[in-house]
Parts: sequence; C-alpha cells; structure tokens
Amino acid sequence: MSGKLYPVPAGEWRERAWLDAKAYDALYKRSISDPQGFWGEIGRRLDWIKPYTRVKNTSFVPGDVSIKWYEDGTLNVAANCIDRHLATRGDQVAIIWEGDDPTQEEQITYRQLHERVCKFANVLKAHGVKKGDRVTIYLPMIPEAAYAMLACARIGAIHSVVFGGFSPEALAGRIEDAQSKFIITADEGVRGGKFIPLKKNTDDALAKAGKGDETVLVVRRTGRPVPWTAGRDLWAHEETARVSADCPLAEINAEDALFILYTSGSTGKPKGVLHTSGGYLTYAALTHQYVFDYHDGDIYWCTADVGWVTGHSYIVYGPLANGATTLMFEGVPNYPTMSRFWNVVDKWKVNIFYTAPTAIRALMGAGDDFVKSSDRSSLRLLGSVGEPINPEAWEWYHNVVGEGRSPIVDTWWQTETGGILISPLPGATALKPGSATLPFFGVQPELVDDKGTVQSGAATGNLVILDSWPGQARTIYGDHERFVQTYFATYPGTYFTGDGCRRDEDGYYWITGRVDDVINVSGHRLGTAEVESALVSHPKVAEAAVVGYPHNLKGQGIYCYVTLNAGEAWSPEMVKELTAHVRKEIGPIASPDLIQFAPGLPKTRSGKIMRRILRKIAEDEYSNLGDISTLADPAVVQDLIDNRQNRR
Ligand code: 6R9
Repeated sequence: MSGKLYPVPAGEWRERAWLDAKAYDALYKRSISDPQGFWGEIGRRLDWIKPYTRVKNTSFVPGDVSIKWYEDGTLNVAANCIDRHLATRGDQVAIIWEGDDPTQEEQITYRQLHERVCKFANVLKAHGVKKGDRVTIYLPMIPEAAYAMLACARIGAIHSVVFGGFSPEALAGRIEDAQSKFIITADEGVRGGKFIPLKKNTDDALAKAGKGDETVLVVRRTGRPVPWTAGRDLWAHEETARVSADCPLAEINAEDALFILYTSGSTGKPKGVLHTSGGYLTYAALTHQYVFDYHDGDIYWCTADVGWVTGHSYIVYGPLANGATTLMFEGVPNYPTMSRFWNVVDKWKVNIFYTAPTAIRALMGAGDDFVKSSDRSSLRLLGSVGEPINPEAWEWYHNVVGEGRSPIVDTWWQTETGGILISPLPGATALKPGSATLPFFGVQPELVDDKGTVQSGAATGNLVILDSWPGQARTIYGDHERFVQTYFATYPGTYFTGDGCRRDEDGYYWITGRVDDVINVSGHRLGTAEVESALVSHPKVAEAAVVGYPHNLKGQGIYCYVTLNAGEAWSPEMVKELTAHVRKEIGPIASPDLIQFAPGLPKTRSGKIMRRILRKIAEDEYSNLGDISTLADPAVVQDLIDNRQNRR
C-alpha cells in the first residue's frame, strides 16, 4: 500500500470548495450526535408538498428491522429534479447527450426535460400505469432512459432499470420478480459501433416470462427493422405525439418506493433492492454536492450506465436534484479510439469526471499518448467507484489524466446504500492513493471480526455500519425476510456490507474487497452462485464451482471449475460452448475468464464445497492450502492443482 499523502490543493481550489477539514469535522460530529437535527435541516433542501415533522425512525434490531426517514412528509421526486428549477434555470442544459458516434449529440434544457418527462408520464398513464406499478426499463444510454425514470417518479410508478448488457434470460427473471406489466425498451442499442438487439431481447424475455398482458413501449434509436407484436408493442415517438405535455404531479409519501434495482448477492437469484423517495433523494443530492464539490455552472460527467446504481444516483437523481448539467454518454472508452473519454472532456469542457478503476486500468495500459493528445484543462475533480483502485492506477489517474491538479474522490458505496458512504471531501480530506478515506455525514463505519467483536483503532475486519442514513435501501422487493437475513443477521444490530476493510492509524478506511461469495468483475457485482447455476443449466454439466481471482484489468476474473456428466468428454470446444452458454444465461459481463475441467470438487464429508481451496488454486497460491484433512476425497485437490489454469 502506498503511504503517500496528498494534501488538499491550496489557493483558489481550496477557497472555492464547499467544506474544509474543520467544517467537515464539525458537521460530521453533529450528524452523529444529533441525527434528527442534522437531517431535519438537510431534508429541507428538497421541496416538500407536505413538510415532514418526523425525521429518523430506524431500527437495526433483529426482529424489528425497519428504516423510515421523513415518514410523514410528501413530495414528488421528479418535481424536485425538474419543475422547481424551471423558474431559475429553465434554459440551462440539464442533460448533455454524447452519442456512441462522436458526431451525434443533443443538449436538453430543463424546460425541454420537463416537457418530455411529462409526455412520457402521460403515455404511461394512458396505458394504465398507476402509482405503485412496476415499470421495467431496458434501454441504452439515451436521454429517454432518464425521461422514463423521471416519468415513473412523476406518477409514483416504481421503475426497475435493467442494464442493456443483460441477456433475455436475465431480463425475464427481473420482469417476473417485479411482476411488471409495462416494459420500456429501444429497437436497438449502439455501443462501440455495434448494435445490441434490445427489442428482440425483450421479445425473447417476454416469451419466457410474460403472461401475455404486457405493454412494450419502444424508443426508436437506430431505426432498423425489428420484430413487432401488434396490440402489445407501441412506438414511443407515436405515443408521445398523441399526449399532452401537461402532467400533474402525484403526491408521494417520502417512504413510497421510487425504484427497484436488481443486484447480485452471495446466494440465490439477484435481489430487487428497493429504494424509497424522500430520504434517497436527500442523500443523493447532498452527496453529489459535497463529494464532487459541485457548484452551479459545473459540467459534470459520470461514465456509469443508468443500469447500475451509480447511474441512478449520480447521473440522474443527485445531479438533477441539484440543478446540474449532467453528461450522459452512450459509448465506450475505446471507441473510436482510446482517447474518447478525453475528447469528450475537451468537447464539453467537463469539470468533474467520475469513472471506474477498470476503465482507468484499461486506458493506462493503452499508454499516455492517448491522454496527452487532449487538453483536459477544464478538469477540476476526478472520481472513482465500483471496486478498490490500486495505488498504481490512482497515481496514473492523478498525474497523467489530472496532471496533478485535481483531487481524486475514491467513493465507496453499494446498490444498497443508495449513495456514497465513505469518500474524501475534496476541500477537506488529504488523500491516500487506494483509500476511500473517511465516512460521509451520518455514516458510522465499524470493523468486526468473524465473531462480531468490534476492532478498535488501526485494525482489519468486516465492514459494518452502526446506524441508518437516509439513502439506505428499505427492503428487498417482495422478500423483507431476505433483506433482514442478508444484511442484519450476520452481526446483529448492524448493517453488514459484505466488504472487508482495514482502518489505518489516521482512521482512514481501505476497502479490501468482498468477504462473501460475490465477485467484482470490472466493477460489476456477480454472485458466484449465479454463474454456477448458469453453468449447471447446461445439459452436459453435472456440477460447477465458481470463484474470483485477481485479474490485471478487471480487478477480479471469473474462474470456473466444471464437472461434466458421466460419459461426456472434455475438449477445448467445451470451454467455448460453456462460455457462450453463460453469456446467454446472464450476459457478456458474466463471461468466464478461465474454465477448468474438474473430475471432482473438494468437498467436506457433509458435501459442502470447500471454496477456500478453490480460491487458492485459482490464485495460483496452492502451496499453503491449510487443513484439507476434512475433505471427503483429498486426492481431487492434486488433480486440480496439476491442471490449474492461472499459472504465473
Ligand atoms: C456503487 C457500486 C458494491 C460493491 C461494494 C464493494 C465494491 C464499490 C468501491 C468498492 C472499493 C470503492 N466497491 N466502490 N470497493 N472501493 N470505492 O459499485 O455499487 O454495484 O452494488 O457494488 O462494490 O465491494 O460492496 P454495487
């Protein structure tokens, strides 16, 4: 770990920042000692229809897990993101859209956003969507994705955005679980010059999951021909032309659901993490302002996809609640060239740039020339999210991309946390490459050992959070018991993050990665169980075990051990076949990196797969496997070692 310390930049930079170290300390202390008072004041940054009188009503106590913020207040999230800005910034650009093709772009003002969202909302209403109904959004990175989300918010429908890279099977599971009858998609998506058949995928998903009473609203993106089911499918441009641009706001309780977002856990199917309205928006807006030191007039760009929580909180809700100009990028970092990010920064004079370590590492590997050919003088702040950033990539981001001028905010958070929990505040926090540094307001991190004993001072352990913050997920859609079991049962009385962590002598937090059976591939969460169940759904596979291993670009790679059915022979073609199968079942992000044929898996006598051993072999660290005497058949281990795929 790098021991380097980067102080807050001096001069103009520091003067402009919202908060310095003293202000952070004072506000942090107050947020912990008086959460009711602190969040009571912060919540007023939103426009409420009926102001709240109650602020925090939360319990992590086993048997009584309940999280409510601003529970007697009512508001409308879309009005907070759009309508209330119209008087002062109606003609300001709300969304800059940069197409995959560098010649395609669009700028949407707050006034235009208002009109388009209202029309979208009226289309939903015209087709029977009501408050509380679930709407599945399966769109590429086009402005309609934001219109669709905000249209749901305007009428109180609950959106479930599914990343456009997910397969029809994965989409079907999410439509089914959310019981959603209204799906918004596009004819096709475009990424890196390639077309993605979103409409066809939707048809395939509905053939699997549909009950026949769904409506599919289709945005025309490429205009190329797509399959069409009359009576079910509607063109968005035809529907929006038919409706009025006047759509009254629905009055929504602070604790009514805003969205569901599916994410992988250590067991079972992806879970529908549910976020509500008042607390979520308060937290997304506050963190967006302070963590990114956002000021009026800044051009802000988060490169995430709206299919992930980062896109929800930091492309759409946080920035728009703050009246920001948010850039939405349809493409990929390496198209048409490895300079694309920096060309976009120069074209739009981006001030704040937020991306993921996997992208930084890939661009670093391509060489400095792709960066240095651009100007980047508009950049003032850089951000990182999704996985731990290795100090080498951090230094490159800081020195080459940022030319040493721009602080880096390494923001640790999760789908379940709704917003950033641990991060530097750029005017307040000295930086250490690789550390997410210090907790945001209201966040009380703690480290516990496997027995739950609190580790004080400099220590390592499992990261838990002691008390609630307004952006926290409220439940898992349709399965509150699973919510309680997953997050509040391991270390009772606390929220368990699933991450391991180290705290140094300065109280800085260093996230070390997942301690459960979740792997983080290029910043995308995948449950090993999900990949295993995709593998065993192949007719020739008897059994499979999947673990993560260190990967230079992706952070973690997917390593699969596969046992075939009796009579099936292993061949190089099998590897291709199984790879294609997993891509079809889940999507390209779940493509196995390495697949090893396993005549048997190491199991205890009670039949439990010993993943610890499989992880070690996958890491090529098999010399110290620990105690294997409890294995039913220790001989299988030697075969796995002999045929390991990740030799150094
Ligand atoms: C926002 C997001 C959450 C998991 C999380 C952790 C990892 C995210 C990180 C980080 C180290 C950071 N993670 N940010 N690890 N440093 N700055 O990524 O949400 O997709 O739910 O993933 O990602 O392991 O538990 P999500």
